[in-house]
Amino acid sequence: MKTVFSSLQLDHDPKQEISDGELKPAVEIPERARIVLRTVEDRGLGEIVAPEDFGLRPLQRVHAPDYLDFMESFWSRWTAAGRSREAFPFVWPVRTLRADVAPDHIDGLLGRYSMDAGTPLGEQTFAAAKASANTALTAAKLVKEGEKAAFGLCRPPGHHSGRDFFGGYCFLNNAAIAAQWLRDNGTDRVAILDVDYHHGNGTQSIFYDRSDVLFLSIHADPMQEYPYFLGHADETGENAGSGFTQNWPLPLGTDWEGYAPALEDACRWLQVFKPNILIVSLGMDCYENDPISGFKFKSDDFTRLGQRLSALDIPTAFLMEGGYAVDALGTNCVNVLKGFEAG
Ligand code: SP5
Ligand code: ZN
Repeated sequence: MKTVFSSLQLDHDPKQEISDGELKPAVEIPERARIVLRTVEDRGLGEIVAPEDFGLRPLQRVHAPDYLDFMESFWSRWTAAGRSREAFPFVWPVRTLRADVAPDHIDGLLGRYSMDAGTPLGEQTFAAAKASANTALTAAKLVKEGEKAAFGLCRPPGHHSGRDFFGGYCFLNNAAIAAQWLRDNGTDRVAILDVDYHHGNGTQSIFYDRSDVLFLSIHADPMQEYPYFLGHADETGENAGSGFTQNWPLPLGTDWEGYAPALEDACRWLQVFKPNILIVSLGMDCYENDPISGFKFKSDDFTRLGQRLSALDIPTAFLMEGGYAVDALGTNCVNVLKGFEAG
């Protein structure tokens, strides 16, 4: 299958993140994309192509205009405030504070448009995020035009970003942007299967009241793991979207044996919904040696995952999300894609 990637995606180069009560070295780093790209080449997955530029329109179909304006103008406002290092939010409009206020000060705006303090925002972040979204859109377009599968080597990732907020290393929701673009271009039914270790809260929230985009997510139980405040089993959609969101929260320590039944369940949902196109939010952070995660996948289990998805026989766009064990990330990712191709 083809891989889509742009070197602009490397320009988001965070140095640190707030994690476990400390400023620690960032884990969502450019080297992640480099190693995946290198492994795609080494193992001969297929041609690597540059993304097309889809412009702002597909982003505006998913994200709020004021959020996109904030992202676009962020760095000039940040430097105008005398700041020069990467930015972290630190105050949020929680219950009893006014969520309707858009403060003048950039620190207030950072809180308004974010969900956590673990996601640094730098000078090139939004440019890289736009390139990542174009990569997702191009992969979706390849599948729409008849490829059995395509791989969008997205970075930065997207699934934690909602309509008007960034967080969880995500700034634009690549999977949601691709799904919406497919809907706007004649694809009737789209399903998103999110196999990242973390719940895809942004994607879920974007499609929560809709029946045209099925959202399925298998992830670490949010009672114990980020993002904590979404991804519980009783979240199944609302209004027209009732029943079109399904979550499989699994305990820390889950291995392939514990994971496979949830995957079978999710596959049954896909067989019933019969999407024209499947988007896989492909995180590799279920890996046993992932530095921030708690599942126990071995590298071979990623091959099994790809094989199982292949048996569904649905045209599929794989979009990269998380996975932070950099040394094994290329192997684990290409294992899924090769597993899919081998069937
Ligand atoms: C796309 C994606 O995978 N985003 C993940 C964002 C997770 N951010 C929270 C990280 C908290 C790390 N805690 C580590 C505990 C083990 N030492
Ligand atoms: Zn993740």
